[in-house]
Amino acid sequence: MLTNLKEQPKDKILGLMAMYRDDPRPTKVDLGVGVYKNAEGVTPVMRAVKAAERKIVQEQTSKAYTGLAGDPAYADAMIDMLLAGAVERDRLAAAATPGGTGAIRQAFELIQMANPKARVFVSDPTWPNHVSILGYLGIEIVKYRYFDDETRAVNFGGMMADLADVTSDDVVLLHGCCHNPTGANLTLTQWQSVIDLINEKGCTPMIDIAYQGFGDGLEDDAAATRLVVQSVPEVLIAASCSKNFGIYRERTGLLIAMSEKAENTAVTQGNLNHLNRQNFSFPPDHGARVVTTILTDPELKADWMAELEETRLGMLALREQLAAELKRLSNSDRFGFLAQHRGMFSRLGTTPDLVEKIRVDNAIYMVSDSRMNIAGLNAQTVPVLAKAIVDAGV
Ligand code: PLP
Ligand code: TYF
Repeated sequence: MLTNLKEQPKDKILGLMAMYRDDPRPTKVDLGVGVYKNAEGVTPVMRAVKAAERKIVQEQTSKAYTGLAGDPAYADAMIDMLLAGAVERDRLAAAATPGGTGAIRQAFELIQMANPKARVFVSDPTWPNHVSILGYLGIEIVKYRYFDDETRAVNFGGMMADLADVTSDDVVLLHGCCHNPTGANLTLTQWQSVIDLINEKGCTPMIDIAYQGFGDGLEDDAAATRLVVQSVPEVLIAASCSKNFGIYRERTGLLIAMSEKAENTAVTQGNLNHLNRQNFSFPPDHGARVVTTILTDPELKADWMAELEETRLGMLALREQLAAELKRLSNSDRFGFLAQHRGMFSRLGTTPDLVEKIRVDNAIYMVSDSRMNIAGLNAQTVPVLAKAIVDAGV
């Protein structure tokens, strides 16, 4: 039986991780996989996470199963952090999932169950796993223009023109903040135009939010999501705690499904529970419990927010340093977009050939689509990268 299997396409981001590991050059710089690293190149366990884990170890009296949707206190805490009362709680069904990816997968399956005709519109480009999971489930994908290769900002005209093709059967997938892989984001005014179009067409928005707190701050990064839930009758949200709590391997995510009327919430919740049961029964609990512990303890929450803010400001400073260095070396403003982008990533907007040249010549690793993880830099490597970019003729 197993001999029938064919080789599967590799994840290019994870492939790059392996290539970096095997590069013997001591000066190598990893701008590949989206994992936060501090100036020492370490992905730290956040202070509040350590403290919460100590508390859990001391106080937890049982590891019996939670519910199919996970611990309700986790959903409450996350909904509060993300939506801050923007919508009535009784319109929201929610289920804990293994990571943001688990939430995305369950959301796509829910879409398929609710409407087998639904197509999912995704930004071009988007996180490759969106495309690969949709393809795996056999859901039709439609790409909408998103990134302008010239300005390295959002091609908003193109995006709106392409979204004009949605029907009431369709779903529009949007990145809540910190777009992966480009770093280019909509303004709130542009979000409002997208919302107006969604309401005019009667389609359903789905928001993937994996970087709340990495862009403009914990509240600002949620502003678009809050605006959507206030303005549109039904919304799906896939949230991840991997980045903002630094608990990547604990697999901590939440799927939220907002119904138009509270009377639909119980059936929606039942379907989320059903999907969890079909896929893995109960979701992982440790990461969710760490998040709940932090968000419900004022001291831990304050310390977590302070550390997250430090993280965010550190990445912002690197962006500004890189943009300034490139301005100096290239004698032009054409790299100013790097300081405008938000989140962990920026798409440099160059060819796979030049990305490879930069890797071969300088041991600097970025994804072949020229996505750079800004957190992979530090004050010493920024000038090295800037020189490599200019030397390569980007
Ligand atoms: N969505 C986007 C856009 C991401 O970049 C990530 C990255 O890690 C995720 C979702 C989900 O991450 P995880 O499954 O590790 O929580
Ligand atoms: O885009 C990234 O780098 C992160 C991490 O299959 C990641 O979202 C990369 C690949 C993958 C899962 C997560």
